[in-house]
Amino acid sequence: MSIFETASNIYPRSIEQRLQIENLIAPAAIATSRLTEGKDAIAGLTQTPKTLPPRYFYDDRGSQLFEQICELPEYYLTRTETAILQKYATEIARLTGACELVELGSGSSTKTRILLDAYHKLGYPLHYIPVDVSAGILESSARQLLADYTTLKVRALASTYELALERLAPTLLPSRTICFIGSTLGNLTPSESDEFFARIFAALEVGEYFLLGVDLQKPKSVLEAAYNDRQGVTAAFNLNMLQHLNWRYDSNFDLQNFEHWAFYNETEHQIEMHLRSLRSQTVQMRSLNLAVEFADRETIRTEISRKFNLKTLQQQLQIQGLIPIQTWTDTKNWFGLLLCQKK
Ligand code: AVJ
Repeated sequence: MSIFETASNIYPRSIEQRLQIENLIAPAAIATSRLTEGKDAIAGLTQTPKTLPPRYFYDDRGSQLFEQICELPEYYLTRTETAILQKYATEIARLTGACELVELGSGSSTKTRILLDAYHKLGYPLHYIPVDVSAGILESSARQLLADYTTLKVRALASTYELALERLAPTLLPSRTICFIGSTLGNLTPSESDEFFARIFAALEVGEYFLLGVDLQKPKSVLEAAYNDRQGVTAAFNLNMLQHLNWRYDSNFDLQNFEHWAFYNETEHQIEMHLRSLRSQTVQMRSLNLAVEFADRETIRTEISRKFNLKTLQQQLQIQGLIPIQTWTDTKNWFGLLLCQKK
């Protein structure tokens, strides 16, 4: 019997009774992931220009640095989205009705609390399925949530988004909402996001919901400041990717030999973060059997962070069968939150 089926009546249930954790990355999947592990890094570092996937930002230290970024005065994203959620969470809960909340890239689940509060106030049962690749942050945030919300039930999935979307069990509540907030969509290229929307569509039943938070186009100066903060936290976050690779792939990147570089590409409407080599050098990635050569000033692109136009995005979602039924923004139109419904 799954935790969602146990009838709870007289006694409040313990955290253990309300928590289920599944690791879809390890250990069962380890044999297959070993073979493919690092393939994406090899592919990115052997092409011109060099790239690395943003998922390598998020080791434990990287996740901590990202939490610090969210508090920076220049990084308006988290603050703005939080304000929108605070203002409209009740309306969102009313529109979806009682539903299971699935969150892709749940991290610390801080913003999710706003939604949980709204559903709780309307008397709806709380079923939450956080999905994150970082098993550590996933379990600690789930436990904290369960301690704070005594009726909440959590099924946490340590998983990639793709795998988790394929493994969702039928919901026991009248509906389901898949949340993808925090503008993580910005990390995907336009074709990758189309593919992603198709996976969301496939994971939903007709009438179910998709809640999407995205950063919007705005003056270059505001955007560039957000990715070049004065305290240098974003630079440390970017450089930490090399530290992570050193550990994961027995490599010898010398962090002194690279610098953070971020700018707004106005043609593509995206922030690009790069690491620039400060000299010509060769880096050994021993467990990948790879020697990477850098020319002086050559860069690795570590992230794109796309900035969206609401009209265009609404059209794209519509085409993918995810019909935007309500869109909210802040007074400056800096950030957008869209509630879509599968038709
Ligand atoms: C987590 C992808 C939304 O693009 O703003 C923050 C990551 N990179 N500072 C973003 C990030 C540099 C962030 N997302």
